[in-house]
Amino acid sequence: MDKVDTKISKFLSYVLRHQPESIGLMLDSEGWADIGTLIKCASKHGKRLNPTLIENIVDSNDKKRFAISEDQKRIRAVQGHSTKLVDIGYQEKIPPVILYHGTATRFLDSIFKQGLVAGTRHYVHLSADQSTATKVGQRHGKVVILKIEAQLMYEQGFKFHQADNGVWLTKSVPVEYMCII
Ligand code: HQG
Repeated sequence: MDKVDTKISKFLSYVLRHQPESIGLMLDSEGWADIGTLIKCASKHGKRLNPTLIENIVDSNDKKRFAISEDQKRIRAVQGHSTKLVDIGYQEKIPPVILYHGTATRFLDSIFKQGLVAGTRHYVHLSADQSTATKVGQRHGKVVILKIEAQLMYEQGFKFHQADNGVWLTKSVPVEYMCII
């Protein structure tokens, strides 16, 4: 993605995951926004979008953050939401034996007291591989990778989901299921 696309991708993440009301946009409970309405709302707030530009961003997005509906009329973020308007009905899925969570060393004291919590987002985000977890953690500072006993959690009743872009989601991870790599 070039710089302009990254800027638009960040704008779309913001309105489709966190603050649709900031541009007067409505999302349904599955997170979908009408693309025509999104373009109108964005333009009132100084952002020029058009259907082709949006399609290109969705296709070229490095993390496949967005999806367009089959009828091509709607767009949504596939994960990462904090807005209370949205409650995506993710299917349950059996996780791999181990998942990873990349975070920053400064959060460790709190994480080992409380476990991993979703915070403002709807879910704790977990990665299938260490290199993805490293990238996620680096966003926050000096990275540290936690190994999560996902299968054990699943066997003990925790629910897991996988977003369309491969990110694993669960509501929380208690301390006993994690260790530092
Ligand atoms: C930490 C990006 C203190 C947690 C990524 C993380 C991901 C705690 C931070 C997606 C804690 C939350 C999500 C506790 C968790 N005490 N800190 N008890 N429990 N934390 O950004 O997982 O580029 O909300 O470790 O690729 O970093 O936006 O979550 O460091 O998929 O598409 O609190 O966002 O995707 O930070 O990232 P975030 P995340 P996008």
